[in-house]
Amino acid sequence: MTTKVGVETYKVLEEAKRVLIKNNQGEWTIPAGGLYPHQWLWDSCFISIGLRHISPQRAAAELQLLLRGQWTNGMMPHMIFTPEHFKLDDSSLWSSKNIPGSPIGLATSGITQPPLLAEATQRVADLLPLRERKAFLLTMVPAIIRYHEWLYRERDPEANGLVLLFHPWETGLDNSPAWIEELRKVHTPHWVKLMDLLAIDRWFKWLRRDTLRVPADQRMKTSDLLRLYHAAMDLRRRGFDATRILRHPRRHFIVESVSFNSILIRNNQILAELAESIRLDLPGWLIERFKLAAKGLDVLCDPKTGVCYHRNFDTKQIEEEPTISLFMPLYAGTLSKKQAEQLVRKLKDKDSFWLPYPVPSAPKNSQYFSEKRYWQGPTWLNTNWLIVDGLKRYGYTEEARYIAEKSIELVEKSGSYEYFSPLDGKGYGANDFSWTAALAIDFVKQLY
Ligand code: 9WN
Repeated sequence: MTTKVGVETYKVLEEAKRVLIKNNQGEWTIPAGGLYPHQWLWDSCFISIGLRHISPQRAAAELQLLLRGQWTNGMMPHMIFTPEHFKLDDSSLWSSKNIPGSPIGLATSGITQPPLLAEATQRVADLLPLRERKAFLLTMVPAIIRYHEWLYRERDPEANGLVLLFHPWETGLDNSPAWIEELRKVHTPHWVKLMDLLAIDRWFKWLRRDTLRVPADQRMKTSDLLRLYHAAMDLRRRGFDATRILRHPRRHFIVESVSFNSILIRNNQILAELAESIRLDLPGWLIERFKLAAKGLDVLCDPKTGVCYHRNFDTKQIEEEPTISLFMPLYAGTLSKKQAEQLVRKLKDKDSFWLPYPVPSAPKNSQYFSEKRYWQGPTWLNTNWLIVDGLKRYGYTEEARYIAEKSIELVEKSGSYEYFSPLDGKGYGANDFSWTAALAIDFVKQLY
């Protein structure tokens, strides 16, 4: 079968299955061999969304295994470490075993990632036979409720429905231009300043294991990576405890992110549906917070254009740095029809986002734009998936179909890379990347 853009979809399905089999660890999947040998939270959610078309049972296991990492306070960590792959930068950075409430006998990170568990759970449950579905939901839903409770209890200190993030890794969009700016403001210790001043960034290449596998121009600068470690160490020193971190907001990266909150809002809605389907009551205060969340997001948006930017928690300053996050409110479903229309117009602007292989993680006319550098320009299949889902729900079927077809074309043309040039579709980052493969399968299934 071929798509409108001429892609032979059966070849893509075969390629995607090969990648998922290669990265399979029994009941869960690594994002990619070598570079990413652990289990990541939102990766496993995206992976299960594609994997359910091959085996709904295996997709269910992928999500259930994430729950082994949940902390007693409800936090879902962004990484669960595989013991045999412990590296200096992984295990000692978090030292989770020293933090009360972390899971016993398992090392995890101390921060979270975009909350897509409800979405993934619903999609997988829909394909399970009735009896298995019920058992699956009975294990997943109470845990997801505890997770959303943690998000609103610990990360919404002003009780306005907007949750805070403490680290760029929590956004999933690590070096997105918006986060790099924020990070540089608060996490530039003297030694990093000196490194930048003397431009000796590349002398410290030995500190990195990513650039052993992927060329340096496809990853972030060493000084920015050191800032990420610096931020993580600061959080660890405060036991990842929100109360202690919020005591000195000026000293930390603390942002109200449009993309994370948009994902949370949509997942709140799905969680409420899931809970109802198994006759589980959500706590009243949580339902109230869900209602506030949509309004909370409005605070970050221009009511006329529907354009939303993140806010710095300390200064309360909205930072107008355009990135892929601009389109996440489409996924949240909080925009009016008029606002959505304006945003779709922005999406289709040929000088910024509507490039030959949309949608780039940063617009072409941004000073940060680089077609190869991680979240500063390349097109990623996971953000495309979220945008396609939002566009469909707003009735933009043609645009949604176009982005889905171009995403499938990327995999046919270049393979299952982590990210792709939005200009010529060349693949960059890790090869044989699991969520790219999984979401290519889901896009094919959505279209044919
Ligand atoms: C840090 C695993 C993860 C993704 C993130 C992506 C990248 C990690 C890294 O890889 O982040 O969490 O080592 O750079 O930015 O979205 O979940 O694929």
